[in-house]
Amino acid sequence: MKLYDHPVAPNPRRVRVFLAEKGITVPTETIDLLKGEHRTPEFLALDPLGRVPLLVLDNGRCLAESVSICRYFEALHPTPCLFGEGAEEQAFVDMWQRRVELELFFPIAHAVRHGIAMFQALEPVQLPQWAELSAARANEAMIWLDKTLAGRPFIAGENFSVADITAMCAFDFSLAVGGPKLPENLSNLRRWRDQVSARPSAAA
Ligand SMILES: N[C@@H](CCC(=O)N[C@@H](CS)C(=O)NCC(=O)O)C(=O)O
Repeated sequence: MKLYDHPVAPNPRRVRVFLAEKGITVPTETIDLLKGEHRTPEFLALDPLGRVPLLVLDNGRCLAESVSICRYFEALHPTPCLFGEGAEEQAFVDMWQRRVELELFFPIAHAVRHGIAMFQALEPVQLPQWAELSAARANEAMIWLDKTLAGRPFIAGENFSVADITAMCAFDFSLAVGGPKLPENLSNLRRWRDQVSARPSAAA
């Protein structure tokens, strides 16, 4: 098994944090995105979309999509449970994971890819107006999440889940590369972020 990875990109980190929570170690190989290593014929033969993370299984099958990779490891190593226990919790974790991804993670990714010169390597036609709109949308999502976190410790409820991993990776990436910032006044979101960042898995 091998995980194609990148040290700064947020999607591969989602998988690394997930693995760290589970205490699983997988051999990794770094793909340099800014140098275009994900667009070489060798890498495109593994994943024609050319994205990381990518997990190559021992039988040679290539599994892409951060959440699909996480689900695979959840099925192999159910404890600690990060996708919710039982029908109701699983459905709510799924809902929050999707909402965080659609409303926060993607807008941050678009704001960064279209607004920061370095990312032209990945986004050859950068649209500054799209960057601005995406940053505003990310900001709205932060306000919404702050309200959500007023009444509970974690995004999906009482337990840490994959939804928290998705959100933490979005915020940390944004901060690392100069994207949208977490406003000072969103105290619930800040409390949550301090809490998830203090988990040993956050070092992944
Ligand atoms: N939906 C995919 C997205 C994967 C993705 O876009 N990964 C980025 C790095 S965070 C990438 O490989 N980008 C290369 C590119 O855009 O050319 C997932 O959840 O894993």
